[in-house]
Amino acid sequence: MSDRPLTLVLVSTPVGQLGSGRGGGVELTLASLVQGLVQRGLHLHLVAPDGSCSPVQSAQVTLHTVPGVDQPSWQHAERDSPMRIPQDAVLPRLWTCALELASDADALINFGYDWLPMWLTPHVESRIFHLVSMGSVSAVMDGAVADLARWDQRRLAFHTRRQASDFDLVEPPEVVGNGFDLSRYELKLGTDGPLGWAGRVAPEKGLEDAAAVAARLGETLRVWGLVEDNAYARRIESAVPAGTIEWCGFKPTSELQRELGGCRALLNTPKWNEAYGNVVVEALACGVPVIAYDRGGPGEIIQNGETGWLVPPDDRDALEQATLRASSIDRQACRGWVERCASQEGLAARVEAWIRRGLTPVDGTIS
Ligand code: HBI
Repeated sequence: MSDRPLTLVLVSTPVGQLGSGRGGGVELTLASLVQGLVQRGLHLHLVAPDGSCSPVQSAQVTLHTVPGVDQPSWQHAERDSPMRIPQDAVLPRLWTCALELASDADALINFGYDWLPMWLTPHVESRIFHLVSMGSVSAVMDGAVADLARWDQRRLAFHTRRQASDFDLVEPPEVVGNGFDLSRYELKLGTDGPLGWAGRVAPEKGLEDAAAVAARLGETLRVWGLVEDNAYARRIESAVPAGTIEWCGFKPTSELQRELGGCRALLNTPKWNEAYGNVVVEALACGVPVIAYDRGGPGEIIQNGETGWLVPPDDRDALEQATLRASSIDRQACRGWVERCASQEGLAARVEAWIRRGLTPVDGTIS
């Protein structure tokens, strides 16, 4: 089987249609991975909620959509919330469809952060693998990951080691990073632009710290992203001098990268264990150094002194001092790191190797 191109079933997140933006970082990951796997000659069935768009138009990719109500997001639930299945839920339908397609495939990859597909895995013949999209946000999900790791941890992969360290695993984790279509990002070398911040405007992203630092420096902070919490955004704005924050809204990649590339630095201030940090890599791809809290995925991605500066989490003084040193970072080095470590080709190669390893019988014989 080692030289025959694989056929895979990829099952998207149940929290929103593919292409709607409501799926968050998983949508970007799936789009890059589908493109990368197609270039490697794989055949893909993509299973997603009705209204989804395939990220790639190719004879190698077949999109299957199912109706149903979005799964409640674990990001907006309490840590000890029970697993909920809404009436007319899309999640079980996604998996009915995926398991029907499984007979035509070598393996399935789940991109949803949900209990059902993890619970299913040891109980079906089909080989289901999981690319875990978040750190620990739910006790129920922590348990599902721990149980699956004890059954066969080769079925699990994570974006970063720091994300994986949130979970109770039995061996070193499979870490695949992430990947982007770098032809969509233009390297810019200007070093006199404004400061930038990008991400969902919600408490776990810590915009207030970046705004405070921009205010101390008497600079404008350009902010890109969906304002998920209006009251939170208003509180941040009222805490700094008028005009400190320039709200740029949620922009599609082509516009985001053009505007982001004009920044002299991106501030990244996560308050939670961010699994990866897509916006960090998007900034680096445009040559923008990243000044970040040494927390979660961004703290693992940023090479201190080479592609940005890492400071102790929640230390606004250190963030301010590091921002003043942004110009000491070589913007070409930022782009170089992304080309070496976060291309869509690299992600697809790492994911295919993970699946092939997981399909090899544990006794080491070749199937
Ligand atoms: N919540 N229940 C659930 N399932 C998901 O797949 C999920 C989620 N919350 C957020 C989310 N996925 C995506 O935004 C990830 O990119 C983080």
